[in-house]
Amino acid sequence: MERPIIVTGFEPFGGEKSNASWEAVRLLPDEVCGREVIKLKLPVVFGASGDMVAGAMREAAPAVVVSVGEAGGRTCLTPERVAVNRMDARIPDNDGARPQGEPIVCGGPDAYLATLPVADLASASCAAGVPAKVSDTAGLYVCNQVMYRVLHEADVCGIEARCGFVHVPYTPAQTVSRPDVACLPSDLASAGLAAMIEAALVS
Ligand code: PCA
Repeated sequence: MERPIIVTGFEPFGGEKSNASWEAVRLLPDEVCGREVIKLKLPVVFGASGDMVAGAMREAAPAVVVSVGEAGGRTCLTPERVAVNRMDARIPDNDGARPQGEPIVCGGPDAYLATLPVADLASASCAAGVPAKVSDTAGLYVCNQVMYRVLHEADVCGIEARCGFVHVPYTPAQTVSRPDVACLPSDLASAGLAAMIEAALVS
């Protein structure tokens, strides 16, 4: 059996009715390049979200882990280059927690670079007709925390997976009442993610 692929998205947060990341992840096929795609919907909660994906990694020993989150205002798919060991929340998470500059893992490295080939991912998405570019910051909210926890888990548990994070723009449904904000339909976001997963397996 080929090792599976774990892809995560998030539940809604910040007063939104949906989360563009889960809308895109749920449209992904259940198999890519002959490998099972395990899809997880994570809570927008510091700690619990990281615990959930770390637990799934220990169980499934995946070849690739791609976590996906919504970044309202971004104009295209953005593979993230780096996760930093800090949490700093502008708004409370869905459990009401609002960390102000604490580390994600006490004593952990200051940062991890994605082990996914981020430039290849962006190119693969563009080649599939879905605009994408590498981002140099995943912020300091729950998404950065999930990316950090995934890379830390792979590091400390010796899981030889290519891991990283992709932010996606709002969906059109989320921008109807603010038409000047960028959006990307979920089927296109999903096609771009599928192209990125294939690139992560071959490049
Ligand atoms: N985006 C948030 C957390 C959940 C999500 O979809 C972020 O960028 O941190």
